[in-house]
Amino acid sequence: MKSGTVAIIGKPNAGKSTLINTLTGTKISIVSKHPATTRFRIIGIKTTPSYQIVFVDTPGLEKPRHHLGEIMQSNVVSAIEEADVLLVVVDGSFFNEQDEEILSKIKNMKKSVIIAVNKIDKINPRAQLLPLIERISREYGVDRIVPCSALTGENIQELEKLIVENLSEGEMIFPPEYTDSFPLVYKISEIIREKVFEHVYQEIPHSIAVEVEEMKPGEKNKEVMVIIANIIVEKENQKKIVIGKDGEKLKAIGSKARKEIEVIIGKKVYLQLRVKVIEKWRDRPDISSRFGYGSI
Ligand SMILES: Nc1nc2c(ncn2[C@@H]2O[C@H](COP(=O)(O)OP(=O)(O)OP(=O)(O)O)[C@@H](O)[C@H]2O)c(=O)[nH]1
Ligand SMILES: [Mg+2]
Repeated sequence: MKSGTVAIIGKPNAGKSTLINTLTGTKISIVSKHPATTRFRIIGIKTTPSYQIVFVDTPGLEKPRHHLGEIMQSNVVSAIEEADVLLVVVDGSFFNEQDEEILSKIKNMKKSVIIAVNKIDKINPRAQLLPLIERISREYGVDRIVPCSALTGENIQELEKLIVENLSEGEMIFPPEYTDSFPLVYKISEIIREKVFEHVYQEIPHSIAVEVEEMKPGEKNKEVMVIIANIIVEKENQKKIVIGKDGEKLKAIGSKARKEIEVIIGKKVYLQLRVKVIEKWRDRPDISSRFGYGSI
């Protein structure tokens, strides 16, 4: 059979996480309309009788602005080094110098490179697509270019086929029943973070982290999972924003997150959210590692 790892890289907001979810058919990685959402290296596995692809979603490539940013970027670098195939996602509807910078960086790498020109559903008229593909092919010497839409699924099968063609013969890397390798508590934290992003992004862009403090079966009803999680912000006023008037925002975040968590753990969930202030946590290695962001 064929097997290998595929690192999904690209500028922030290009649609990498949406793509890993569509390629694997599972919600592996959280998505938002705002850039710099993904912080971890996130693994999604697709196994069929004839191949196994281990996809690695990565944070958007950009200049780090704080300690957390440095960790995020080092996660991308190690994902690139470890990958058999690089899947570079560019935003076809908003191709710019950020995409070009990334393409120049990978130009001379001795790895199979596939370029996904994403968001083609947003390209209007479609005739603009061909010159873009020709230009990328000419300037960066890559002929494996697939226009696609991670959102609508258009051309995703073709993309997968091309990925498989570029894998080598080998053993399975993970047991066939695995779909990801992300510890459950981080998945839960990520779901909560996604819901916080949806509700308060305008006011608090990136100073949010989530940590699950406790997860245990209910004392009275063992069928219910009790989860206590902390939403970390950097300032007192941000705490007020997350909580909202009469706790409305926090309630909405909690109820949306709870529904998704119930789906992934297959149990009723009692979710208790708290909001805590830790000043400048993104610059503190001890704190970021507590949230699972690792160290460099
Ligand atoms: N129209 C359209 N929107 C897309 C497509 N793919 C992703 N998006 C949207 O683009 C936004 C960013 O998507 P993400 O998947 O979070 O992007 P990302 O590259 O993982 O972003 P970072 O993790 O911040 O680097 C979201 O609003 C997605 O719904 C696509 O094919 N078409
Ligand atoms: Mg992402």
